[in-house]
Parts: sequence; structure tokens; C-alpha cells
Amino acid sequence: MIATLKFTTLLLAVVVCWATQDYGYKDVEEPTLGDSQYGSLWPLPQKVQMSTVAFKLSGASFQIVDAKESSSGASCSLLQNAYRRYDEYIFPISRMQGQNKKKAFASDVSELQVWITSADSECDSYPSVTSDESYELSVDSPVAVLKAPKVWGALRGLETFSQLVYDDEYGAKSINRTEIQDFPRFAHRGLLLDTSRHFLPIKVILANLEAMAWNKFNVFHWHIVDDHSFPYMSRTFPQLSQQGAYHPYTHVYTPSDVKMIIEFARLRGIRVVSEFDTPGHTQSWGKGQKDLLTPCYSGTSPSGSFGPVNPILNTTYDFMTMFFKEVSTVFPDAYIHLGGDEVDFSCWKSNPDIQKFMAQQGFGTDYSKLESFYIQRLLDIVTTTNKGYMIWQEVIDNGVKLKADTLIHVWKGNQQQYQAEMARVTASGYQTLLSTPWYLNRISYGQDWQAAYKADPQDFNGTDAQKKLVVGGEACLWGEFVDATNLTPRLWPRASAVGERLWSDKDVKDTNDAYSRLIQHRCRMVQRGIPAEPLFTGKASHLVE
Ligand code: CP6
Repeated sequence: MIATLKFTTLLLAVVVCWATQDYGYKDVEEPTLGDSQYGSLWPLPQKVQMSTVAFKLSGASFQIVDAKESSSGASCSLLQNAYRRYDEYIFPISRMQGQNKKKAFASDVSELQVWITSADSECDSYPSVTSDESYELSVDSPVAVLKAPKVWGALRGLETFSQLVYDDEYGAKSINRTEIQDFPRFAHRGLLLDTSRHFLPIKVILANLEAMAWNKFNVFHWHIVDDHSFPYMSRTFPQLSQQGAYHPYTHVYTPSDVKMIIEFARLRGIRVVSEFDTPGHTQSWGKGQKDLLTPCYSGTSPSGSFGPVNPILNTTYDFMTMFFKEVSTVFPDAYIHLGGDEVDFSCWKSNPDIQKFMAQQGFGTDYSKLESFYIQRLLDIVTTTNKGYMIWQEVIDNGVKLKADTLIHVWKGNQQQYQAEMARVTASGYQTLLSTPWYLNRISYGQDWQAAYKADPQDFNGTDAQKKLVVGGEACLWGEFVDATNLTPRLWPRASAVGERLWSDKDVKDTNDAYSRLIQHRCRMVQRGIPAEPLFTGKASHLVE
């Protein structure tokens, strides 16, 4: 094992040296590759004590089982499902060959016992922002024990356990004696995927939910509709996707598709937060819903094009009431993302009816007041569905009154300026999520995972109270230039950098150590079947063997 690693390291180091010529793009130092004392763990757990004492996992007899003290067991399909998944990750080949059951040797780890300690395991619940994801893992011979108050912690711990397993120099599955205590730094660790600019097949969404779980992400922010297409099939307003999707049958998410995605995510401890962005970004809604959008004028007559949702008609609010009533039942999560970003006022300005309404309301020429008027009514509507809401930061920039539990999503500013935005938004007293440094649709030559890795959501000028308002962040992969062909490698392992920043302790920031672990983590993702792109030069043994 050590020898192989040393050799690989040497090989990699040589290649790294070869490639370190000056191309004039070097804005970041290439990390040096050494072995991390933490092996291939990613994201790094809060507390790890790893000894050099190594055990074998007896391939034929090793099992993941319910601890007999556990409050949850055979009847919990979430756990049984997870055991099967992790068994296959740990033994991808031997299990397929159906080797006979052998007796375990004395030096083996023969079992991983999973012990849910709290009376309510939450096996049949949906994860939420307050879910307990903590766990303790003790790897010893003859048994390893994974203790967690809830199933959510057990899921995280199973992933960590699988990451501790490595092949020795003869290819035998091995694991070191290890003690881990772990919990997330932030409760909200999200990934935004955009299914409007390009339709994403269900298969692609599921594969990425799987990869999210490997990286301990826990929120799938589904930016499901936008200007370009409306793939959400609504029961109440079926014409929205019939007219607004790229294709009315093949490029839609039916109610049963949505259900399947939500359940697949739940089984991995991932929430599904849907975003129905209004009043801007709604061109596709207008195709199936007459009079929903504002007619734009050129001079004194309608130009034939449409702008944001029409905020001056009662029919708009009747529609939104029925639409969000449906959405609130389809998506079980306690939060809905209501968008509210990038509202273009030019069409509103051109429309004489809107001008009249502005005058009646005393808004003068301040169209942000009209925007707030709409958002305020929308929020009141969504409040009646008993959901909380998330919104893009523009909404508070315009001074709308929000419920106390509203989450403000910061996306503006460049990589350097996000601190100022975070300071300003948290000063308003609302809980805040950061995305600015994590727009993974932006790519640049070189190791851009490092910039994502170095950004810290609590690194801004503010009081402790302000810092406490930061509930986490989201990596965003906007879909303008992304579809099923390039989504997965563009996302992974770059999103993994965000995953570690949001899970691990704030002092975990050694990029050399991260580099060593991330190379191996990326390799593991490839072995598990997702085409994660390389970080840099190196031998991709799993691809050629
Ligand atoms: N779509 C929506 C987008 C973006 C936003 N909202 C966006 C803006 C800037 C960049 C990438 C994406 N495509 N609805 C902003 C939240 Cl660089």
C-alpha cells in the first residue's frame, strides 16, 4: 500500500514537475502533491483520529448491519437501501462475482454496525434544515460501529466509512483503526441545477444527486423553470408545460418524475427545494398562460413582446394562488425558492396601464416599488400555504418586508466582493445563503476549484450575530451552456470544493492537503460511475486498467 502510494506519488510528482511551465496564466500556485494523513476523506470530518493499525475487510463476509441496540432497523428501507448501496461501493467486483461466504479472520473487520440512538430515527421523514446529521464512527476489530441520533447522520457516516476503505498492495480491502466524530459546519449545503435553459434527463439529475451525497451536500435547489422553457408539468395548469416546454411530452417532468426525484433525494438525506422564479425570468410561462405577462409597448401600441409578470391585474394573483397551492403540495420541503432576481423594468415602463397604476399608487417613477408591491403580495400568498421562502438578494435590496425565517440568497458581486454583500445582507437581520463565489458555470483555465475552496461564507466584516445568520451556501450550475453532455464533468470535482467548505471546520484550508485528498476523491467518483473531470495532470489508472 505505502509502496504503491509512494510510487504513484513519485509518478504524479514527476508529471506535475513536467507540466509546471510558465504559460502566463498562473494566478494560482499549483499545490504540491503529498499523501494526506487523512487518506482520501472528502469532505474532511470535524474530528479524525486515524491509527496506522490496519485491518482487512473480509470481502466475502463483511456486512453492514443494524446494531441490536438501534432504534431503527429492518423496517427502515432508507437504511437498508443505503447498506446495499455502500456494500456495492466498497466491494464493486467481488460481490458481483458472488464469492462464497467465508469465515472472517481474527484481524478482520467483519461488520459495520449501524446504531440509531434517538427514539425517533426519522426514517420516514423528509430531511429539513434542522435535521441532525451528526455521527460517530469507530473502526476497530472485529466490528466497526457507526452511531448517529438520526438516519441522516447514519447516511453521512456510511459515506465516510466507505471513504476509509482502501486497497492494500495485493488489492485486499483494508481499513485503519479510526475514531471519527463528525457534524456539518453549515446546515444548508446546496447545489443549484437549472432545467430550463436545457432540459436535463431524469437520469442525469439522479446521478448528480448520488454524487451530492458522496460530497455530503444536502439541498438540491431545483431551478426548474425560467425564460427559456417550462418543463414542470402542472396538474392545475397543464398548458404551462404543453406550450412552454421545449417538447410537451419528452422534455417535461411529470408529477411521478418529480415524486421519484424527491424520494431518491430523501433516501440520500437531500432536500429538494424548487424554485419558481417570478416576476422576471418568466417568458416561458406566458406561452401557456394568457395575460400573465406584461405586454410591452412601442410608442402607443403593443409591440407584441412581453415583459415580467403583470403586477397590476387581479387575475395574476388568482393564478399565483392556485399555482403555489399546487407547488406547496407537490414539493414537501418546508421552503420554496421564489426567485425575484433580475427584474427588467423597461417593459413595465413602456406600458400605459402600468404607468397609470404607478401614478394611482403614488410610486412615482420608482419601478422597484412596483416590484416590491408584486413580491409582497406573492409572499402573502405563499405564506398561506405554510411554507417558508427563499429569495434572491434583490428582494431585500428593494426593502420588501419578509417573514423572520426568510432565507436571503446572495449571488451578486465578484469573487472579491462577496464579503461586502454578505455584510450588508446579514446586517438586515435575515438568514443568509452564499453563492457568489460558487458559480460553477463560470470556468477558467487552471485549477479553479481553489478559488471556490478558499471562499468562506463567514469571512466578512460583521458581528458574531451576523455570522450566525449564515446558514450555508449553494454551488450553482446555470444551464445556458450546460446540458446532459457536459454537466457532470463541469460540476465534479469542482463542486466538491464547495462541499468541503460547507461541511468541514473553518480551519480546514490547507490546499496541499486538500489537493491530495481531492485527487483520490475524484478518482473514487469516477470509479463509482460519474465522469468527474481531472484536477490536473496525472495517471488515471481506473480509466486504463
Ligand atoms: N438565471 C436566473 C440566471 C442567473 C440568475 N438568475 C445568472 C446570472 C448571472 C450569472 C449566471 C446566472 N442565468 N434566473 C441570477 C441569480 Cl453569471
